[in-house]
Amino acid sequence: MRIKLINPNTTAAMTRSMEAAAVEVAAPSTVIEAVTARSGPVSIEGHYDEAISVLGLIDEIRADPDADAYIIACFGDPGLLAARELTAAPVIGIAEAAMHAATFVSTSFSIVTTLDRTRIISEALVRNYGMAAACRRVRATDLPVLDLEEPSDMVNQTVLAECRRALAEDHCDSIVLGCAGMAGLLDYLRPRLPVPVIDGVTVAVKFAEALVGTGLRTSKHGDLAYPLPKPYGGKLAAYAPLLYGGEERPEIDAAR
Ligand code: 5HY
Repeated sequence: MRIKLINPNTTAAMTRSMEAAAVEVAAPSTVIEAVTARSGPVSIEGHYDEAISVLGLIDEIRADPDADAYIIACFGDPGLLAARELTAAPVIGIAEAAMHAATFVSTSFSIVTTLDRTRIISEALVRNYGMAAACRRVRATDLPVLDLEEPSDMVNQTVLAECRRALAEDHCDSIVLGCAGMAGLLDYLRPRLPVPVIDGVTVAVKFAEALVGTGLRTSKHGDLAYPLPKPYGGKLAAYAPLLYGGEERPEIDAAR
């Protein structure tokens, strides 16, 4: 199977570290294609960044409509439902994947994320995904996302210290890493923490394999049906969903 891993920010170095972590856990028959959004913010650290990043994400799905599954490699899961409308292939958001994985291996978890202002976004996802009972707390390290671009002792030690504070203060039984850029910290953190440490990029790969492997695809019945064909105006006219051979396949038409 072919899994398209999409980094919705435009920082290629972060995509490479996610790709390395994803390839490490992928099954031998799985091909991981990691791409960096060609337009959008260098890092996603707020609502506005997220909103704009969704177009870059959609461009990547439209440019490659036939992948077996897609992974949105940003902890805000930006555009997750819009992406699921666009394709019948499974679309996995790393935040949703990480939270579910945490509840498979523990009854409570804390999330350790980047800037304090993105903590609000993660807290909303916790509620939206029905994880409020299991999530003890969302903690910010106040590390800008781009500090995760290159591995460093400062980053390792800052994230480790926050994970240890979570164990001491939140009484959680597992840790969820709240940024795709933290995928590369697993080898450093796991030997130093007495609880499961969950990274969304790697568990999303295994969930995608599980869904494709069991023949499950995104429902096209109800709110995740293909977008209704209609004209779009102005500079976004090219994003207009179109009818295709009796079946709405907007991502195919836009890519032509
Ligand atoms: C991420 N931002 O995973 C999120 C992390 C965050 O550019 N990649 C980003 O802070 O929300």
